[in-house]
Amino acid sequence: PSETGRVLSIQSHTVQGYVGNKSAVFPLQLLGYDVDPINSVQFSNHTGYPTFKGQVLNGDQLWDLIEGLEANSLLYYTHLLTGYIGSVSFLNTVLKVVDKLRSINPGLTYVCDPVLGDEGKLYVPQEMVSVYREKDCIEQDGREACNILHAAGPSKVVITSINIDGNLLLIGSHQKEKGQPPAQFRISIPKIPAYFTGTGDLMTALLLGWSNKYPDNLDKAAELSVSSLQALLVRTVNDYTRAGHDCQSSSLEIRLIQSQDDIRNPEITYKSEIY
Ligand code: PLP
Ligand code: PXL
Repeated sequence: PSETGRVLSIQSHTVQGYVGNKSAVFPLQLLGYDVDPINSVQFSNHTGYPTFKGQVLNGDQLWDLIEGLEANSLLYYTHLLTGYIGSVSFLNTVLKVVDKLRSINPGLTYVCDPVLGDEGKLYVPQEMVSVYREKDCIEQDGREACNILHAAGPSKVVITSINIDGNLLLIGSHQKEKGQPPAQFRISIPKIPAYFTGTGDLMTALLLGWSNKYPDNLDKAAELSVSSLQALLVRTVNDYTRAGHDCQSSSLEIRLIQSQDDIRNPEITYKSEIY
């Protein structure tokens, strides 16, 4: 495995529970990364609860923080990680941040999780979808979507949670050279009959962590990430069940801290199949 890095993570903060930065920062730190979080919102809890309170950072406030870092020559990052973004203006500022960080480190890796919604519902305004589309981060159908995304820019694409007959399908695609066909693989995972929040944010953080350690083995990085995530989900369901909770009645908070050994040293339980 190669060196780790320094990650700027622009995501949600919730006081209670694990979504956004709360589910991404700790695992990346466990994997040896320096992580600098910018909280795009600070909410009491995630928006799946009956109510929430809190504040939203706007694009100008984000840019302020970037200027503060730049004034002290603190803008060198190896990775930028973004997740759920709530407005078009914030997204446009994020794109400005990408350009700025690239001007300082042309080798910057941008890990973009275009969180658009869950269970068929959009979290974000419809117009966000087209901004992402223009800026080349979308989801569509399987391997064809990966090819479209490669043509648009990123060399590595992972699509998670494609729901097929009670299984979740992950498709990974690594285009090692521009214009060449990508190496593609799949991992099939049985769907756990429960509903979680923050798992996508965690998965993206794990993929960043492992794909940087194994830059030429996206399949291995995905196996490690899926294996950590599944161990954590099983622990979460077991803990809630032991406490007498019905896991299908409401969304579960992931047992992130309790799963730290599974994050540091995952045992590979899910293997990828090459197409
Ligand atoms: N990836 C895998 C392998 C999963 O099992 C899950 C959820 O259980 C996720 C990702 C999270 O998916 P999403 O990105 O839809 O939140
Ligand atoms: O996991 C995505 C996410 C991010 N940020 C906030 C959320 C959620 C999901 O519920 O509520 C604030």
